[in-house]
Amino acid sequence: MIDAIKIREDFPIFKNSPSLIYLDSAATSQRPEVVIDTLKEFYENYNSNIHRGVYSLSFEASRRYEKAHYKVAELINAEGREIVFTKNTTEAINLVAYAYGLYNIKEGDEIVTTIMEHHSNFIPWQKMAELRKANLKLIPVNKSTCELEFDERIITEKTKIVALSLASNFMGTINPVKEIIKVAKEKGSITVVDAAQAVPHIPVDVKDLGCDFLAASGHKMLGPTGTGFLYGRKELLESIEPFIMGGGMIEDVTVEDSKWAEIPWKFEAGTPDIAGGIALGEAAEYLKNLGMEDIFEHEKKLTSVCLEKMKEIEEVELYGPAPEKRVGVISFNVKDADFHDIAGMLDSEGVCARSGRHCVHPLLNFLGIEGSVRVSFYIYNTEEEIERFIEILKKIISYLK
Ligand code: C6P
Repeated sequence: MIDAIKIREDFPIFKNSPSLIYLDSAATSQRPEVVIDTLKEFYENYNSNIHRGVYSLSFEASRRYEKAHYKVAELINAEGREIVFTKNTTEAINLVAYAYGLYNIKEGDEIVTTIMEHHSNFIPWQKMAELRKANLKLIPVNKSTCELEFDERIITEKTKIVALSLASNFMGTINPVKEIIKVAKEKGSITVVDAAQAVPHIPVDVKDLGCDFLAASGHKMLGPTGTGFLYGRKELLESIEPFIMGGGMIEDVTVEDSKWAEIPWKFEAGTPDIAGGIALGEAAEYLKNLGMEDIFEHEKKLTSVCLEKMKEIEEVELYGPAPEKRVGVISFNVKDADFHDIAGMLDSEGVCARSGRHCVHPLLNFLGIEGSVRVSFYIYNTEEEIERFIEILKKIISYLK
């Protein structure tokens, strides 16, 4: 069981701002002390570049940076070598688009994605379809349940890529990714899972999912900003070309040719965010120790309490499926009110909520709405905070009247 009150003690921001109600973890999470300390410890005690020195300080930095890949791998049941550290989910998906898609998608091929994708898992595929003269096909969403309407006939022998999110950042919907991957595999397509809103919140097992690639952001899972990762099945990572080229990713270079380093280093060109990567490993370990099943249960509870209370407010318009079918994300609007105004008023009462278009323009166009206010929950949120949020929201609505 998650004890949010106890967990909050691990997060300096809540000690420094005890009245803060942070309901925007889907944008970026807060970080526990162990992650912040790890960054400080690196710079104070063994700051040096990795894989570039034969002195002990550099060995220590390299050892810890490599180990962090294994810690992230453990969280999602992968091998350490299958984890490529990136800046964020966006970079991880672009890596697949350019290192795999550009070489393997041909004219007339198909890329299948969904209309609920975050732009990070939409634009790279839209661009790749344009560059390679391929067809972009979209799995539709049911307007009332906000769930995917998957018909397996959308994936054909021409499909080269199936790219979809495990959880939506707008509605929280958890998609039937395993089922879709099974169909994609039967048709010989590669699968790319955007797990930015899943890895921090629900148990994710890449072997069980059967995906080829999976991307997530370190900064949404208690790690530092500027960190993220790509999981890639090792045979695939070994066989594809690198995305970014330069120092640190080669075995040998001659005037005529270059040979790539072994995975994952072949995909980590240039000096990476060493401190950030090591701290991301600590974040993954922290989550693993808490237990992803328990984290999911905690968020489901908060989401269902919050949704129930929001449903009772006549002026509130809600989007998304039932609480058991989503991660802790609730998008809503208040009738006849601007979403930024509502978020601004929430802020003046100490509640951090995101408002706007949430990088899902195709989905919003489909739903026929301009944007929303969004609240999202994590391990450190409590039921008391939800109650306080509801009270404040009601106060704002009565004031608007
Ligand atoms: N969503 C939000 O919803 P980056 O910015 O690269 O770390 O993550 C991109 C991304 C990709 N996929 C999904 C499902 C996401 O939710 C996000 C990031 C944030 O508030 C920022 S737009």
